[in-house]
Amino acid sequence: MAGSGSDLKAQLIRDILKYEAVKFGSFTLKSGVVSPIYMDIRVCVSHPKFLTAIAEAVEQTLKAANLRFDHLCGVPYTALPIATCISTKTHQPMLMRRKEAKAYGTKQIIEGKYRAGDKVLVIEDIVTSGSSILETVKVLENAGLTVTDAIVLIDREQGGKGYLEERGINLHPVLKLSEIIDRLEVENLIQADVAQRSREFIRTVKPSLTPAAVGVGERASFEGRARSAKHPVSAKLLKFVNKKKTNLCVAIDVETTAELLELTSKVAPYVCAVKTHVDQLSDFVYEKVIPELKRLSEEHSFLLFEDRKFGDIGETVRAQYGGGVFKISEWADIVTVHGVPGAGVIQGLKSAASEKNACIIVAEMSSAGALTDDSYKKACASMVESNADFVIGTVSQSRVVKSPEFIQFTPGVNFELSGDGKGQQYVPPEVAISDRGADIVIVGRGVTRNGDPGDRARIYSERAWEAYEKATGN
Ligand code: S5P
Repeated sequence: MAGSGSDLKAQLIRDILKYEAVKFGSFTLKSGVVSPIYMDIRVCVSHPKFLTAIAEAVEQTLKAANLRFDHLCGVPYTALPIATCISTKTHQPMLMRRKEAKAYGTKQIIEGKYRAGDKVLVIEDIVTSGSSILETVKVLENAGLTVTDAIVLIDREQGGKGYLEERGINLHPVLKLSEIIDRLEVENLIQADVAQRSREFIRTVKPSLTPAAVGVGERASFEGRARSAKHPVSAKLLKFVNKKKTNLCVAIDVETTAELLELTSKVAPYVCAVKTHVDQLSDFVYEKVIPELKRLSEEHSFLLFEDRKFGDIGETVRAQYGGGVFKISEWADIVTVHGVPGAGVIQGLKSAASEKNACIIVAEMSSAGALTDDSYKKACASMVESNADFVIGTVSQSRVVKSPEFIQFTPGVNFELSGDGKGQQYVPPEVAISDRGADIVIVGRGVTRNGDPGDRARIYSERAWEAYEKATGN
């Protein structure tokens, strides 16, 4: 397209006014709020030149952001023609989300060809709270697709960008509403007082997310996440989670092999993983512990999670992981590692691992006075993201890594106690899941030292499952 980026923007802003995609006055919105500004991009379908200009501006923003994706998807309905124009021009394939799949019975909720794990770039006309984008993201993620970026023609700057970012979606606006107002005022196309009232409105009115959009992105369904899982160990874990409808991992912290195996067989039907500290066993003999643990895990579909919390230089952890009496990499699907030593610890573990092994970074601890502050968590998050071929998530008390590709395990869960007198701090499973972003809750003594462990595991798994379902909006 001819003209510089800023000329193009200036012309687009004039067109927006000319075609009445923005109007100034006094408008009562659906919510009852009276707004000095009203926007409606749908008018573009009656003005092909205007639609073309919009599509070109969106395409330019897309190119400038250097985004990589497999499909474009316009949020229905206004962004559909915009996405279509870009798709036909750039030959990038499109997906279409239906809003009314149920009424059509057998029809797909997403039209178009795709594979689980494909990356989708969402296109939207206007963002206020970001709810419409999030509702579309939810449908896409439930189908196993991944969304990390969205392009919007106009960001109304009323909080949507922040809501989207909190949920792992980067928003790229072509225009900000304040830019439109400023430009129209400079060009004397609107009066100063109109501009001022509009600015004041944007600044003070911040709509919240719709109920359908709350929790989206933070919490895609386990089915969708299983379909898009990239690492074989997360795929296996999420398969078990869905099959058994449990997001409970029981920590069996005991000192004898007999207790470990007995408790494991009791909780087995209710867990997606059993977490061990095999170095606590006073009578550990590999042949007496590991084959039986493996047999139980295969029979009852759960992962073996050795909570070794490696924390040394790469070469040392390599030897600790693959060797010694425990030979952890031979049998543990998952191990924990501290981020303290830096990236080398991951490299060391990787060198003793196969594709059947994965690790989880302990990014934040449940214990009182833990030194895992924000900058530490951030550093751990980037270690997770840059080692996705081996690291499948975090042990943490908050959503340290936003992308639903990574799994958050949260210990310090107990619905009867608030602590153990030795620094451990507890919250009930509902709080771990809804407030702290847990995917899988880790419960130790709440299950193993309290009445019938099998029944306790059932109760914890039901409560954790229900809380997760609620968080996804199901
Ligand atoms: O921050 C943490 C990290 C872990 S892995 N806090 C924890 O408590 N854990 C582990 O979770 C801990 O090692 C123990 O095995 C389990 C919690 O056990 P509980 O009996 O306090 O529920």
